[in-house]
Amino acid sequence: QETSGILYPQESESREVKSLDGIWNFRLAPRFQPDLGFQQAWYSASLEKTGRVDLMPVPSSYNDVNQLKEYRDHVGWAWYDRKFRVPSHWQDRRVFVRFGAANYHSIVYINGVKVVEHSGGALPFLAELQSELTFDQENLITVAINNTLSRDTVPQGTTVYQNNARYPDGYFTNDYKFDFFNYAGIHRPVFLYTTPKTFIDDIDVSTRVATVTGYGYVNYSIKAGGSTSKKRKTNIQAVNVIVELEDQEGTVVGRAEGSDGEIAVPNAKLWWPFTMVPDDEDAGYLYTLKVTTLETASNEKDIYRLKVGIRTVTWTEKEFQINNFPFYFRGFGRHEDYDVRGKGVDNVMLVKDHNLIKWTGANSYRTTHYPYAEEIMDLADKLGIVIIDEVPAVSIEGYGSDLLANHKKQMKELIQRDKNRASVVMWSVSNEPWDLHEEAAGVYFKDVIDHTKEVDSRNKRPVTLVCNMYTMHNEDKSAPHVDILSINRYYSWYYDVGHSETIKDAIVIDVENWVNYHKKPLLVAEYGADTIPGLHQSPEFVFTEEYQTVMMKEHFKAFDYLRANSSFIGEHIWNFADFMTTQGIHRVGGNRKGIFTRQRQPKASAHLLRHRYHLMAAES
Ligand code: GCB
Repeated sequence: QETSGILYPQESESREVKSLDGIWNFRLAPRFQPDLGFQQAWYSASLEKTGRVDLMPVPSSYNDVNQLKEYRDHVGWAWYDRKFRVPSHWQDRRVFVRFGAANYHSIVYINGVKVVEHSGGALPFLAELQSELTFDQENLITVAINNTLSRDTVPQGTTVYQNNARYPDGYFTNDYKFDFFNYAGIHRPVFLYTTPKTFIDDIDVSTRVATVTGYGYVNYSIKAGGSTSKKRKTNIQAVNVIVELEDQEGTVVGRAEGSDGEIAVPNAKLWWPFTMVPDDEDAGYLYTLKVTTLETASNEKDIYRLKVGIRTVTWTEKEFQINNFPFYFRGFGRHEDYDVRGKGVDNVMLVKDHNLIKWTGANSYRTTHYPYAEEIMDLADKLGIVIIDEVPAVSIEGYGSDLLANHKKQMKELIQRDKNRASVVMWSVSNEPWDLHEEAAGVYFKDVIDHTKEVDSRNKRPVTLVCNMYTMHNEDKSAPHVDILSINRYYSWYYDVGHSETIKDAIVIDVENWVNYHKKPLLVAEYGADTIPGLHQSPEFVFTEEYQTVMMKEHFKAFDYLRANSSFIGEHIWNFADFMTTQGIHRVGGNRKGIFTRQRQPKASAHLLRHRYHLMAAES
């Protein structure tokens, strides 16, 4: 399905929203009869009629909520269903069902009829419901989700079959190289929502700032009418569009008419990262763009309110700038990863994490290694936290044409979703892809980056790609195509393990090689060391709290030198918190490079990082 608008469901004078979150029925397809659910048409009636069902919270990953190993390790189809009713007055409306994300491949049925199919585990999808929906009886929604990864999925995985007497018949595993657990299920909220027949399908916004006059400009484009369904193409009559910009007090500060235009705001309050303003109140200032469409023939109105931050993002050979001031990234790589819930959205964890981010004095993070929930992105917009927005192209290789098509599709869906967000200042098209010295990788990434720029042509955000140690600065075929360089470095961990004394020179030489060769600003997007909280040894030894802090202090020496002498624009430590990985002999209870534990308690490193970031805040 071609993405049309994917605006977040919202109540307004013309729209209603109903959550389908809660506890659903759940059943796994048997591992060696993967298609049983389709053969027996499990979608045609309640799953309860097909056999034993379990309770499954939505949103959540299904892997860790019960005591069965086969749930945690499942590969293949998993089935969900629940019932719901809709009010009869919805008959005169358009009704949509929308999933925030489900990993990886999903098929959705309403009353046994397939309404949408979607690939990609971290981006939203929707369907307009038509005659499948009933208004006088209960409705059944069924979702089949398959977490199998292949050479062509983003991210990639491989199914390995074992033809050996020591394995059961047909034994297989689905293996992957990326370093986080491939949690699966309905990870984000599910909504039903209504719109009028003629409706606001999409809103595009870009902003600019005139520093001398103090004016801010909100440029907009409204797509009305459009339909996500081929069955009911809207016959768009004349539609009038009115756009009003309200400040946080609700005062209208600008107004325009027509589907495309610009609103000029005198004395605009800019969107600032929270570390660039003295008072938290001034951070992340968001106006509300109230869009009203009126179909003249029917007199039918639709109203949608979009949060808009007025800010600019620019960069030079040496600097990254927000609102024309230099911006130095200090923050983290993160994960959506929580005890029991896996990757399920949970408001408690969302708020806790953002409180911790502010507590450390970090100003930014990268959505490693996939797009995060919209509920998380809303917090970043509101709190003034700067985001590098990444697609799930982590550790990819091979560079085939189907992979490319899926990669570009996810890039497009990500931009479609996040294009209007003030917090998003950069797109990351990949993390540590392999073989960047090969021509094929250069051709591949040029294509992905050109596509990214074309889709984001209104906002023109810079593009980065995060590379690993394996390709030298003068051999990397992707670097000529990016705007900002990002490198992950694990000196004294994966290289020269234990030798923290080598860090400073190694980082300085490495960064200077890259920036001098490519004449572009550079961010160290990862550095770190696994650390078991409570493990101590002096002098420091790998895995102890002492080792993590010494490793950090040596990096800080290099970073401070580079900040003063080079086009060095930031440091993101790996990782914000410990997180789950697949089982392996190098991971004890997952990846332990967090400065917080998985339960969000600080290690010694969190206090050290906080000290540094707060000193930086005091300097600026
Ligand atoms: C990396 C990856 C990240 C891993 C990390 C590690 O370079 O980008 O996903 O978790 O190293 O700890 O190995």
